[in-house]
Amino acid sequence: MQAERNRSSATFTDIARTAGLTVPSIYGGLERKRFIIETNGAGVAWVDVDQDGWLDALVLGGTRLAEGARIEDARIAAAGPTTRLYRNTGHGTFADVTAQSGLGLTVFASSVCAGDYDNDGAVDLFITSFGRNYLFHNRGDGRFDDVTAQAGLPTAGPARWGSGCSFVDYDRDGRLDLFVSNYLKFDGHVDTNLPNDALTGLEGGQTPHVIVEMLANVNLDRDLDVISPRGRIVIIGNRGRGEIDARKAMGKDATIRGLMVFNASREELHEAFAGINAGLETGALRPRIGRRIPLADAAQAHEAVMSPGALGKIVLIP
Ligand SMILES: [Ca+2]
Ligand SMILES: [Ca+2]
Ligand SMILES: [Ca+2]
Repeated sequence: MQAERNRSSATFTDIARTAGLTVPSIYGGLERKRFIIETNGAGVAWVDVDQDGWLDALVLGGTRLAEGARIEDARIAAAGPTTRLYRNTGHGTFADVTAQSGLGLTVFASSVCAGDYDNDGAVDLFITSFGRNYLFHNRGDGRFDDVTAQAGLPTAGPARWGSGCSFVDYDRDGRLDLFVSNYLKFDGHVDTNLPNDALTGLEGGQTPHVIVEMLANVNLDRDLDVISPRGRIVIIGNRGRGEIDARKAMGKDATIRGLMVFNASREELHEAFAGINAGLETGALRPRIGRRIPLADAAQAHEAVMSPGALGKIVLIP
């Protein structure tokens, strides 16, 4: 009973604001994550970096990409480092000492491990992130120097995405060794040589010559990956701003053309319908049909075409 009472009496109060821990953590967009590197989040560490007997807080962060682009949001870049070091004042409050600490990174950080790798009495830090990892040597007073390269650790090379890490003296020689795991090999770019199985499979392994795109702001970049050289992407639907990689379009000699049916004259509409009917009759047009949904359930079709991973190919049956 005593133990139960103790358990039920344990409560926590969020005192971050009064403690001075007020800088928001940044890791991708607020409402949604558009790229995989924005999705993981990062860790924190309680460690007494200045050896005053009070635990200090290292809070790792990421960054945010600009809407419709793969560059850092300018407002985030202007707001200072997203990795923050807070010094414990010993009075229940913390002071942001990022600027003088040398730990002011703005990267997609993953995790941190702490250990005195050089046995000088001051705890050092190893931080993993997307692209490269960092070994920071503690001068002894909570100021750090990036010694990654001097320590013989890689700062460039094949795309790496550091995730977990640990200082451990695995051979018991009195010197800490370092174990680092990687999340996945990822260079942040779409490999345009990779076929999109979902689309190429429709054409017997051939890439499509025409893509009728209903959600250009989401799919246009992928369309440019899979369209045949000199193909045509006809945009008939778009919900917001998107990004066009001009180099991809150039590489495919692609024609990108936006249409709005309301702009067509009656004669043009008749001509279009006649052309479609003729193409269907002769077999020149061979529609690839996925789901058939009754016209009365058009709302369901709308949901299906907008859902993540949707490939379209939905037809409404009268
Ligand atoms: Ca301290
Ligand atoms: Ca040390
Ligand atoms: Ca060792």
